[in-house]
Amino acid sequence: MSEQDIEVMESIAESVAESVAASMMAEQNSTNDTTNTNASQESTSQEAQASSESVESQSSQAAQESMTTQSNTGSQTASQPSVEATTTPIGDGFASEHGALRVDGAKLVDQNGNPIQLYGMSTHGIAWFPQFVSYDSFKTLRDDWNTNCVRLAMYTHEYNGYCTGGDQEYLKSLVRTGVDAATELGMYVIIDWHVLQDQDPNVYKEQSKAFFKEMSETYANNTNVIYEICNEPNGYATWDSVKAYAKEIIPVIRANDPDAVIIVGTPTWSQDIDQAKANPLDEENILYALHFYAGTHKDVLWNRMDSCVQNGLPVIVSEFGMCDASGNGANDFNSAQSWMDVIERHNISFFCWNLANKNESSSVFKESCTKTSGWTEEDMNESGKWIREYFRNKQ
Ligand code: IDC
Repeated sequence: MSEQDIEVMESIAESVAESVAASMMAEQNSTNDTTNTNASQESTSQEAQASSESVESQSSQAAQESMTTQSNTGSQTASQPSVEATTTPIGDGFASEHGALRVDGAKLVDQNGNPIQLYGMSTHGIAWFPQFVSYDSFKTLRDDWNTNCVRLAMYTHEYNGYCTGGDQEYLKSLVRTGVDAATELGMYVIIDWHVLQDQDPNVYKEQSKAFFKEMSETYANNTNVIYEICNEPNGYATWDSVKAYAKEIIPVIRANDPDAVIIVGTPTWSQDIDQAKANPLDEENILYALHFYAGTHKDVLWNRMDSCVQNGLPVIVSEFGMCDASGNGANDFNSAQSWMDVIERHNISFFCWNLANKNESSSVFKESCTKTSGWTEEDMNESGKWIREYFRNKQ
């Protein structure tokens, strides 16, 4: 097939998606409710089913969102060739003021060498909740929630994951929509290769290489893009195997974007930063991920973070929740505050899971909330109210 044929097919696919989106707008509320009710049931097969239903119904919402983004901001369409995205200028704001970041000892610093702290929301899986990947959503996060960075979580395995039959072109277009929106808003943005059920990032190493090659080509000139190459190695994945994986992926990114900041996950769901401290990568501009869920993880883990950072390890909390590690259950805001005390003491960057309206306590919006921007307290779960207040009170 010639390139022209591919373009024609893409434009047909787009217009079909747009007309489906238009006809589905009226049904959006009820569809959303049904999807989330199904999805909140915990058995794997039910989740798989819910996820495929939701991807079908929500990809059309995403088409609609991306139309909104274009009309608001004049940004490129998601399916335009990646090379044009490199010309996206960074909008006025935090990311244009602070420019290219780098890692200096245990600190993340800006283009002038001043310490910088990034903070904001992580999306849920973008395949599952694509409606929150938009200019308007991120604008509310910037202006009303006082955040300066967004994390785009793309599952590799579950929920029509990128490596398990998910529509890769669609998922990449969502990533581009998210990066372009953040860029126009002058925000930093993390592209997260969300390893979870796949446990060891080496399982989909080749796909990861191809993905990060393309993303780093596309965003080589964007000083606001950060790459997170494996969310949470777990199970049998050892630090040695994660390190071996990182040694193959980092050069792929560096070939296009030599100074990019890269986040590397650590074993046991990104808790074993002490293993990284004992045997770090021989690379510049690396942040090691520590994740916590305040209902489950307490002093043992925050003391580990404290001591690793004091001893010079550059750490980022690229994901945390106030509830337990299942993403559900009661919030423990006292524990969350204790975590924040350590985070703030070391100026560590942090990202709250998750920007969605799933029926679970870590989702910041109520299941009944169908807004994708301009949220008020009535739209929020307890987690949403707490974290928005926390962000707002930051200087
Ligand atoms: C959870 C989601 C939940 C989903 C589940 C899939 O909140 O809706 O059913 O993933 O397994 C993590 C992961 C993150 C998890 C989260 C809560 O990075 O993907 O999200 N969590 O379990 N690590 C620790 C907790």
